[in-house]
Amino acid sequence: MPARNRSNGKTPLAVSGWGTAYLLATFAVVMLALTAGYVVFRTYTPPPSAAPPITPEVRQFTLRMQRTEAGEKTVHHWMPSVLVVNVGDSVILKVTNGDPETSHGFVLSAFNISVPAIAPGQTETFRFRAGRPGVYHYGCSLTVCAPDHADQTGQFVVLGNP
Ligand SMILES: [Cu+2]
Repeated sequence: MPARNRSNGKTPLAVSGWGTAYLLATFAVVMLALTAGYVVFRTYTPPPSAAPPITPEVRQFTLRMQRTEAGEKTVHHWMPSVLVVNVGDSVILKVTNGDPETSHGFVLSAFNISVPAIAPGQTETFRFRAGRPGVYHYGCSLTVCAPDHADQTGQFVVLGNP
């Protein structure tokens, strides 16, 4: 019992002195931790995104209605069946009807694009800006073109954050 060995009666003061020292030490540690946290917070920069920022471009596509004989059946489809752009891109779409016998139309309603009929071998050109990200559908707008009219569809994909 060290407190009992001290005879000068200063034990309570000494204890209180140690208490103050502990208090100061604790305070110093807390302040150090806060300061370190603040410095880390101030100097922290989030890692750059893996994807580079999107710069709008002009993109031109050739879209062709293809007619294919499949045994007894004749099938029609768009080539390519998927187009991908970045949001903000200016799109030039050259739509050709490659079906030598039948007219087909073209519709991409999300961008107000619609033409009732493109004669065999003819090309229509559309220009628009891909302003909204999303997955949109294009298709043939001439409902009487062929029995597989409903299958004449494709996807127009606009990448980006809304
Ligand atoms: Cu068609």
